[in-house]
Amino acid sequence: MFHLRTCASKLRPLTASQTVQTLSQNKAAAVRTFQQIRCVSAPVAAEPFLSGTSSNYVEEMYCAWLENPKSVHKSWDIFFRNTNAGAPPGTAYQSPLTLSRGSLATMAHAQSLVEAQPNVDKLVEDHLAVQSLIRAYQIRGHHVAQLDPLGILDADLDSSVPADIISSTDKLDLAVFKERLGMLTVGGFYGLDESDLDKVFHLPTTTFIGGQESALPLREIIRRLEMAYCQHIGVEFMFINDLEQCQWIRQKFETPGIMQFTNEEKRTLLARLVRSTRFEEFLHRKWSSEKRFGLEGCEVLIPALKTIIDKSSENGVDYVIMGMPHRGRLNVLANVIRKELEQIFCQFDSKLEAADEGSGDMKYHLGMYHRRINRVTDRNITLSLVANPSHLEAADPVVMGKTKAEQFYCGDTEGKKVMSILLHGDAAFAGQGIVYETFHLSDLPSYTTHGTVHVVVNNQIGFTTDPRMARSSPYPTDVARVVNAPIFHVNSDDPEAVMYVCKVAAEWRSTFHKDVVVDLVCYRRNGHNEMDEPMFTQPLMYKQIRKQKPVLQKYAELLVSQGVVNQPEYEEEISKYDKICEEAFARSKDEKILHIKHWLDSPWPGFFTLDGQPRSMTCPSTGLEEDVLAHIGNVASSVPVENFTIHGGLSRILKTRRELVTNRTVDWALAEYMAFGSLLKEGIHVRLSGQDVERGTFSHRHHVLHDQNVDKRTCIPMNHLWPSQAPYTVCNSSLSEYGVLGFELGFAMASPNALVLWEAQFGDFNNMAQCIIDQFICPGQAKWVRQNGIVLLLPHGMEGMGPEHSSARPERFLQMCNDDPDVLPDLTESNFDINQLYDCNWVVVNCSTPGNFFHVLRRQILLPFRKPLIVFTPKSLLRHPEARTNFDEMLPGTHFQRVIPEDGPAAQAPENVKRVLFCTGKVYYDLTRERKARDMTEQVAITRIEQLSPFPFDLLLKEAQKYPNAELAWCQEEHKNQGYYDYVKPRLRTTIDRAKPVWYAGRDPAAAPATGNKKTHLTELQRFLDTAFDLDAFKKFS
Ligand SMILES: Cc1ncc(C[n+]2csc(CCOP(=O)(O)OP(=O)(O)O)c2C)c(N)n1
Repeated sequence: MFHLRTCASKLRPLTASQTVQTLSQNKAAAVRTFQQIRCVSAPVAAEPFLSGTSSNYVEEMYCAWLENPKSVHKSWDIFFRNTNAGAPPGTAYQSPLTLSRGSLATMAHAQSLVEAQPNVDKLVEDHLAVQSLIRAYQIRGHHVAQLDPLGILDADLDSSVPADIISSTDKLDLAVFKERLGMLTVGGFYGLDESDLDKVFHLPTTTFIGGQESALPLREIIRRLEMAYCQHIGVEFMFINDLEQCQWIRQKFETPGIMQFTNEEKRTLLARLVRSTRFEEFLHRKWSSEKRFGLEGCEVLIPALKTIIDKSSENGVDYVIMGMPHRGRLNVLANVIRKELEQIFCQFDSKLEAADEGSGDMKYHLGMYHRRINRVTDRNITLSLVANPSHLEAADPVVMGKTKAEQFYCGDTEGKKVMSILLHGDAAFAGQGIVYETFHLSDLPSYTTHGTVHVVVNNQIGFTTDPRMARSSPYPTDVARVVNAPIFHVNSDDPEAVMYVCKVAAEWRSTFHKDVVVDLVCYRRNGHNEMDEPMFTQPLMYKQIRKQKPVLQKYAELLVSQGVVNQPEYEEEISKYDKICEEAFARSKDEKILHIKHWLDSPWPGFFTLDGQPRSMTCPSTGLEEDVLAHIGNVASSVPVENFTIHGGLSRILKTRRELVTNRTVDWALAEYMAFGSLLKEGIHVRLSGQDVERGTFSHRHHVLHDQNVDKRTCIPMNHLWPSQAPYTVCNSSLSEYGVLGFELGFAMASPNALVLWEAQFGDFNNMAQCIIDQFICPGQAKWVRQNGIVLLLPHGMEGMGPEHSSARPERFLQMCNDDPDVLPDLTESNFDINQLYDCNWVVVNCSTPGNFFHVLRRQILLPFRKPLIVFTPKSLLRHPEARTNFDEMLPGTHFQRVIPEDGPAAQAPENVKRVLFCTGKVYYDLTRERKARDMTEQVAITRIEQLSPFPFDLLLKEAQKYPNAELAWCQEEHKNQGYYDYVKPRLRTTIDRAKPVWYAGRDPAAAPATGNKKTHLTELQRFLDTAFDLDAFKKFS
């Protein structure tokens, strides 16, 4: 658009005596005078055919002619000369010269044709037709590209040829051309016909097919378009709404002869194909009946990835983080990341014992981290493959988050040093919603990794399912269009075409820092795994596959025929690699023990001792000096920048905060502030992410202040605490739980010295991210020996808000805790509490006081190891006048309280207590209110379990023993089949050696988490409070 406007602005009135020479010298004046002259006085503008699109086109032509008369077709040259020489409108045109096939030289004869003819409409129409044709190839050429190596399928699931592309794959076959012309009934093919094939047309600026030529005969234009868009590469990019990016891609694919490789490059490509192919063959020979999800049919993946890495390394990247599914994973580990082959081979030995804690994982799920020299660029490169579960695409956001964190910690604000590559299967890429959710993070300021290169192993089948049954979009990659990522489809049996698109993809990323997709259209030589029979379901496809020559063989034959290598050299390359495999195999027999730790994707150097143990098994006090508390409190209740107007309501909130600080107390929001701020002071990066977290769903947090007078001017007081503090990141996320939680989990993987928190809008939305919770957070350390300190803040509580927005589903988190309900641990062990934390898979807490919330957040970092922390956070308690903590409970020497025992009258005379109510979280306040109302403070003790898991057996035993004459009951506001009861009851019974029953006071079992009826809600509440304080309630059962 800009270009056209500039060109048009150069149109200016010419006098009959002016020469073309002087015209082009007067450009500056033209720019100034364009507004008046454009359609009024330029001689060209008087032509009768000028209207709408044609005038734009002629302007462009005219402009090009002004710059260089030779750059336009001769007939235009004559036309413009004639109009400027004063030819009356309609008489300046002379018909274009018809050229014999390919003979541009004869254009010179056009000079001799000076006779004016009135057929200018046809000239314009023909040129516009050619422009449209070029555009049609750019938009739809990929639909006729030959992408399927098997030659039997259509990568876009459509065998038809777009109606506005002239030739089919038969290229310029006259019969085909005629047939296609015939298909277009309205006005022929944009008005072009067979007789136009040898006419010469000026090329628009939106194409590079001309190379050095600015005009070409139609026949040649079509041939070049076919070469650029309809061979083994299908380029999908015209949906991108950025002219510069589109031009960049056109230049990369249209420029004649641009896809050139040196012999050296071809030999490297062959050698990489040898490794990829022979690796799978080796595994097949040694372990023919083992599942390995081999790469056969897409062996080109290995050179493809290496090309992306080489090119990125050349452009300055020194850390590549990768995520990938099962297919070809062992090959990638061996030949891209370069894991020692013997380490891979010994994974096949079923007799090896595991050396590490945890349950381990299948070999094709494990991760890897390796730093080495890139031989092509001679630069250091670190490669990491993130461990992943079977759940396809689930690792995508995790990889993104880890990449973002690595960029953040090395100050790589533009993604020039650290990048990610994500691999996908075609069925999974199209089918899994997380792909879309992850794409939507790709350009958000706090989540962008400045471009990911996506590589799809598109073997045109998903397990046994045909793509026609697996997706509704033409390509499996269409999801990438939402973020304007260019998509390069390529026939995987053409290794050079693959290398070329991979180079372009890497260049795209380093130029524009945006996502890009390489779609490797290939096939799967075997079944879904090596044991599967594909002929059951895809008989014809597999008949063809059986006949298909392996790509290595095809490419080797090509290079031998070209004289790039000879047969003995090729064979030598094969035997060299086979020998490497055999030697590694022999060495693998010496491995006695399986070390999962060797497969760690994110080592934390310096955090553990050399043998991977925590540096101590203690945790210091999580309290803070009074002046630190006061300072954070003061900043939290102020606006630390000048001339910044905040909302009046917020001023009141800050004033209340200030009063709290003056009174040496904190509410929930201040407690969180104190925890975050103090960690920042200690150099710990804090990152809080989730929907609307900046303000807080319940409007209690306000970590980002907004100037009421200046648009988008914000202030984050947390970043104004101390001059040399660590940075604080607080970011409202996209509306995705799966994607964002996965991202934050990945972020937390990168460093142990960061507090990374994800907050659900309401706790129940965590189930949208169930896969991240079930597959990564809960079992991550057991499967992959990888610790992670992510914190989940899950607002929870029965407050009459209906079935949704009430329960964060504590029962699910508790059900997945790995502590044994039936075995009392050794309570005499020193540092029992820390050991228990070390052994658990995650920590689950429900704090009843802001102070305890403060302590548990700080403990998360002060512990000598990392565990995921699940916090059920309050809603109404955020503003509850009793939910306050005095500074005294946050000073040095204070700790997180796993259990908060009764400390009222009941605790003074415990032998008189008739009932101990154990509870957790907000219900405590309902219970104390009710107890007070019933005047039962001496008869009923209320003990809060703040850390539900690992279960505080030691403290609860003391608590139970303290009240020898009391009944024990568990009280919760959740329904009986939900909440904590099923988790707590057997553990409490184990604690007291089953000496007494543990009674239940709470809501009845129910299908929904909460009622939608306010009255029912209150009735239920009163009913269970009645039970809790009716000292005869359980008599009938005992
Ligand atoms: C979320 C999820 N659903 C189902 C499966 C079971 N599964 C494993 S592989 C596979 C087919 C995947 O096809 P594709 O993505 O094309 O990869 P390919 O195996 O062909 O390389 C399926 C359905 C899974 N692993 N993950």
